[in-house]
Amino acid sequence: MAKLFRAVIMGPPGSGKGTISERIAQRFGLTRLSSGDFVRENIAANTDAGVLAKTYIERGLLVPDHVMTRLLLPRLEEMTRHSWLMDGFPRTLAQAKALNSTCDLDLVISLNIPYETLKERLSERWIHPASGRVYNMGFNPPHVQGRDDISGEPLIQHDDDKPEALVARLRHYKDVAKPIIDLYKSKGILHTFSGTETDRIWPYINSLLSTKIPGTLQADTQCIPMP
Ligand code: G5P
Ligand code: MG
Repeated sequence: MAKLFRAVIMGPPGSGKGTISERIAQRFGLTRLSSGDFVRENIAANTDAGVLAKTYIERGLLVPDHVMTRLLLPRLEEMTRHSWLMDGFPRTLAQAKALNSTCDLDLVISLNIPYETLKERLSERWIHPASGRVYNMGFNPPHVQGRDDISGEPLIQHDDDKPEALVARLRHYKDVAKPIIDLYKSKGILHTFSGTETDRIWPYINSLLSTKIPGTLQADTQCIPMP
């Protein structure tokens, strides 16, 4: 059986995790899992976890660890035969430890993007809620303003991209991420990419992954869309 590949992409809000992980999923055939999308799906479905999570997201706060692990770990346990890339989890050391007890990661990508760049990007971000496709009115605008390129459905802005929630999210990220970054550095699997433009960072990530992801996976595996 081909060797499986498990990776995590970390970075502050707006650092390009979603944009880059979509490119990785397409290029290398990994299944992309997004913790933010899981949370939003649960909010939309009005699950207990979703109702609770909404009260945190609206204030730009992290959803508590026990809620996140309850949402995500069962999903990962279903994925024992797939290679995947996780976007946005773990966000805390407790989550990193929970993940560690479920699987061995092969690689962690950490995005290091200046604060001013992040603020600018997020205020211009629009989303297609059903698919998670992300647009930016300057960087990658939709073909038709306000409409998703594929479905033609309306685009929306996230509640947590509102200015008050945004500042709180950015401020919080650094403190919480530091011990996770240290942990993955000590395991020798951390790769950090710095810059202000995704298109400039992408070739470095692409060439790193080309050397790390087994050739059979690149050739054979198809990207499985999120349910
Ligand atoms: P999310 O949904 O995971 P965040 O806060 O981590 O949200 P976010 O906002 O989704 O991160 P991103 O994925 O890193 O950002 O970035 P992106 O969406 O790809 O890019 C941002 C914008 O910039 C887009 O419009 C994109 O087109 C544009 N862009 C990209 N590159 C460039 C470029 O080079 N130039 C320009 N000009 N634009 C560019 O989580 C949401 C909430 O859920 C909860 C938290 O409350 C969180 O705040 N949550 C968790 N809570 C606890 N633990 C967890 N593990 C949690 N996961 C989620
Ligand atoms: Mg995202």
